[in-house]
Amino acid sequence: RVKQGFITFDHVSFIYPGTTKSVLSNVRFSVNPGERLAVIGSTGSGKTSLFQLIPRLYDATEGEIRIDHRPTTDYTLDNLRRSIGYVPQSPLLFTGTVAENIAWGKEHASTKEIIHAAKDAQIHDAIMELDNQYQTKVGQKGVNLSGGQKQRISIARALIRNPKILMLDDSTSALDLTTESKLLHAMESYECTTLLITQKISTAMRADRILLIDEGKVLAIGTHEELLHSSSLYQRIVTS
Ligand code: DGT
Ligand code: MG
Repeated sequence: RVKQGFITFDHVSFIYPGTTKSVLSNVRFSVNPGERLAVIGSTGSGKTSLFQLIPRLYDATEGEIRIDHRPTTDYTLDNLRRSIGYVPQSPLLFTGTVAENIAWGKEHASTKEIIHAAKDAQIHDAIMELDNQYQTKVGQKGVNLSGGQKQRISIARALIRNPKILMLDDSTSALDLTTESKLLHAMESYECTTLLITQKISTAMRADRILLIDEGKVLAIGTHEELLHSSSLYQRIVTS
């Protein structure tokens, strides 16, 4: 099977509809099938905005994004989003059971698949401690889960669909180092292209390459070693 999930940003610029501020300017880079790319940059630099363009939550103002050499605008929204597992920065759970929240977006998910995804997302143990385990009601009318627990349920929801492209927006920020490490390790068994926004250099260093964005522009892309040599901003981030 040919590996899929090749992503290209081709001179992409973006302004939120109804505003005038350029949030992304002339962004160009590619991610190889199966590659793991960390995206770093200061708050407000445009990381989440860049992510949102991939499943077309917004459309680029200029330029083109391609997945497997086809513009994202050529796919039906349904097909496009089916191939992407997107874990947003502040994930939402709906009113329903934990199991339903994990299975959301995948038809006929079996209990086995739900538990498998939850284990990989490092949330299975916490679920087993809830009063009704996988049948516990969550969301607005259910039990309160911590931000980190919601993030991991949302990760399980993305993993269960075995996506071609997995996107994590700061999804491991609430995890301790050991749990994060287990999660990143478990994710390696999924043959997907992975984009992960992170605040932590130690997490970014585990990726194949790092994309550094600043004020909506790509400052550098490369391995940790390459960026240490080529980018003074990266040097400053690493030593700060
Ligand atoms: P973070 O999450 O705090 O690390 O920041 P980023 O890097 O994810 O930044 P992002 O993409 O949320 O914001 C980039 C710029 O776009 C920033 O000036 C705020 C603005 N912006 C973000 N979301 C929206 C939105 O929904 N509407 C408008 N008009 N502007 C937005
Ligand atoms: Mg963000």
